[in-house]
Amino acid sequence: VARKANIQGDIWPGLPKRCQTFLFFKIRKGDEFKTRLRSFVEVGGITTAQDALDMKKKILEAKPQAIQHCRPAKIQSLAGVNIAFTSTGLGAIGKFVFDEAGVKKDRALSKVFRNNQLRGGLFGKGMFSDLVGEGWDDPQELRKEYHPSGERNQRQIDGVFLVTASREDDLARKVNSIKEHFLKEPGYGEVDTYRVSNDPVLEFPLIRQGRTRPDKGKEHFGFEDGISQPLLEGLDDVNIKDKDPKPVKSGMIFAKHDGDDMGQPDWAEDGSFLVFRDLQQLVPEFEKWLEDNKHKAPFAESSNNPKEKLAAYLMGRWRNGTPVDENPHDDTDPSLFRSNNFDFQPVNKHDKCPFAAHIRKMRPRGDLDHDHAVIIRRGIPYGGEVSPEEKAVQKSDDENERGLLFVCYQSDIRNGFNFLTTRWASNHYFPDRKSNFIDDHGPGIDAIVGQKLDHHPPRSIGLPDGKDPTEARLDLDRWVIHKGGEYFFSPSINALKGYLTS
Ligand code: N7H
Repeated sequence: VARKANIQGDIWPGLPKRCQTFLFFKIRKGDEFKTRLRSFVEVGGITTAQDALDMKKKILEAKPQAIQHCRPAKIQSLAGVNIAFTSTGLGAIGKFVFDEAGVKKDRALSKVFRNNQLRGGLFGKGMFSDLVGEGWDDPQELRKEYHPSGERNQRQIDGVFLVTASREDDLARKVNSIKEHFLKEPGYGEVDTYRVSNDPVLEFPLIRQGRTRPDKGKEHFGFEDGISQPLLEGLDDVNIKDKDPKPVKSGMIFAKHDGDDMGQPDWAEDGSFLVFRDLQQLVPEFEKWLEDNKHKAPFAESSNNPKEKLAAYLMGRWRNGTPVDENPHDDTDPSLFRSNNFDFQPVNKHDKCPFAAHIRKMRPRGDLDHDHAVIIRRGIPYGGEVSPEEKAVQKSDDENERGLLFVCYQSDIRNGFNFLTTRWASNHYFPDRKSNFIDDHGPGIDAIVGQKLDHHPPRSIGLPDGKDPTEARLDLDRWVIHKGGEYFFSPSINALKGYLTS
């Protein structure tokens, strides 16, 4: 229980959300910000894991009643708030230094920082310097707020409030209450009559708005999402009947838990690194490509819906969630819709799920003898539905942009998000040692999130063509535009009340 009251709820078990606002902030006055943050946390402003468990229980209890009375709008709506900091944000409150050499000159400071500095080079650098610097992200494609700017070329985002709710009006109320608490002029404390300070402790350089689609549970490409998450030893009920995937040590997600060997300072315990990624999805283009290439779907001639089959082979699940590994031919068995009970056996073949399918790249299960890159995903779609005009011209309208506000948590960004995208998704040759079945370009790139460097082979995927051990190689387009993001740390409640605000 102590742990559940100390962990922020979005990390685990996840905040219930149909809509979400990401309030990205820049700290202007570190000391006053700390005072306001401490009072915010002390009155229970941050939603803990225990709060989130209670909220989920209430929603479940309220649902049958609401449905019985045909009042879905009355379904219990509970808003949640979490907070996370970038390394510049920790710097602004005096808890992170960038220039180690500079610090070493001051012996007292050096000792404090050596003990208390958060480890993790990528966190220190931030996403822009990491992913643009390494050539993965194209700076032309990023939203301007993720670029460093100003005279000193500084990163613009110091932290983020993640605000969630199941109803828009509750969300708006919660967002306003945060703005009020942090922006108000001292002395004007009344609800709704507060005056915004001319010289506020923080600013919001970017606000992003997410909401689940009308086709609830499905992301914009139409796939059921949020099915597979790692089960965490010590937190989740691991006595499940499904055989896969095996539970993992909670140290893969949480700092200083069993399985985390980053050597973080004591204050970081129960915290987790949050990666935020702003991903635009080109939905009409994806649909057009599937239509144009459906005859290349594996065993297309015997399929009554080759377009859907092709989509399923790229993802590793049919759009209704049915794992291709459990049914490579159709998606009609309701007992398989959200199944997670598969491990890609036999792992030297891919005549069911392609080696390079998104879910096989991102969680290789039986392909590896142990899990070493595991994340918990907490993203939400953004943007509207495809319009009739976009459907007609089969092209996305940038005025009506849509995509995924991707969030994931891990205890080490290099071994988590960064490893998954750069070493696995974007690497044509992963999973390796599958050479009997592949040509020179390996299993292929992840069709959904794989990124290509200049010297990489053209985007393609190997698919089984039914004539074992040969396969068909299929050229791919790109339907996800990487618009940037940031690296954060989501601290525990104790850290927020103590070390970080002292
Ligand atoms: Fe992916 N999608 O909605 O189409 N993802 N993902 N993802 N993803 C998964 O199993 C999607 C992205 C993972 O345990 C499903 O819950 C889209 C990034 C992991 O079997 C679907 C985008 C990263 C898994 C999608 C996107 C990951 C996973 C199947 C971008 C990591 C679990 C539903 C626009 C860096 C694998 C499910 C497992 C599953 C979609 C991005 C990782 C449908 C559209 C950037 C670990």
